[in-house]
Amino acid sequence: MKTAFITGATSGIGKAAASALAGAGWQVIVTGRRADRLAPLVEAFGDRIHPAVFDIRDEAAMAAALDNLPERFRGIDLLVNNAGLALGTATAQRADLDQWRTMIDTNVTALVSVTHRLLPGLVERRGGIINIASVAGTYPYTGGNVYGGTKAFVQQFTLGLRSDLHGTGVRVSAIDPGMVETEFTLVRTGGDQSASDTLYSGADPMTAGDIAATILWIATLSSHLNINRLELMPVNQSFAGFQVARTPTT
Ligand code: NDP
Ligand code: 8X3
Repeated sequence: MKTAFITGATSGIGKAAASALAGAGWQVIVTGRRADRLAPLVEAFGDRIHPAVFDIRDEAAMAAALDNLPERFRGIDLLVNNAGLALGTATAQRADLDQWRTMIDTNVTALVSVTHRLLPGLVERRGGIINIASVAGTYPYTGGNVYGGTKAFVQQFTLGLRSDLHGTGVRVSAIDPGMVETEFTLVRTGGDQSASDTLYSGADPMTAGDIAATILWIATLSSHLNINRLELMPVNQSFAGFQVARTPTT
């Protein structure tokens, strides 16, 4: 039985990915800060799920969780680096520096730490890594500043890992989703449910299940095939143009 380690499985994409993988017969280590949110996965899939509750920015807590894995969960075949967040939509000149730091600590520093820690085992087992980046790492938008920067890091780190892992058999992929209806916007807006509802209303956004199905598909492709990077959007989302600020002529 294959084992996956999914960061940020208390909601959204990570939770759906845990269900998809466990439903396909995988054992899954599910992580996040909210223990109560991991319990339904244990109820649904029993001993195929191992919950590990920690703040991914706390390196000691992350290391302890890994050191204390039950024996049968120790051989990890797939790392899904999913935990992440955007905070705020303010322009850079108005943004909150603490929010910037939290995004960098979570989306970049913690992702790198988990990956570094699991890499030796993944190489030993010829496993795989799926990094959840974002279209925000490719296409800039106003207020996306540091969030977009963290996701550009994830995209490029993925490609760098591909190079470094050349010849090891380890597969590494980045998924770049556009708009997915999860708790993402609720978190970004500091809990503004109506802002979140308004954003998704009528847009027919992607679902966490759409991305989970993509994760499962990538994870179960023939072992000679690597998806380097995959960008997905809802049909109703596309690109906006450049903006031009004009100097008054009078
Ligand atoms: P959710 O807010 O629904 O889920 C985010 C997950 O990340 C939660 O399980 C949360 O767990 C976890 N997480 C956040 N901070 C920490 C932390 N410090 N320690 C541990 N876990 C943490 O959002 P999504 O499912 O949408 O987001 C998942 C990933 O997808 C993110 O990386 C996001 O950037 C990316 N993404 C999302 C898109 C979208 O439109 N929704 C589009 C493109 C990419 P908990 O709070 O319990 O700790
Ligand atoms: C989330 C997608 O477009 O809201 O990564 O930044 S977007």
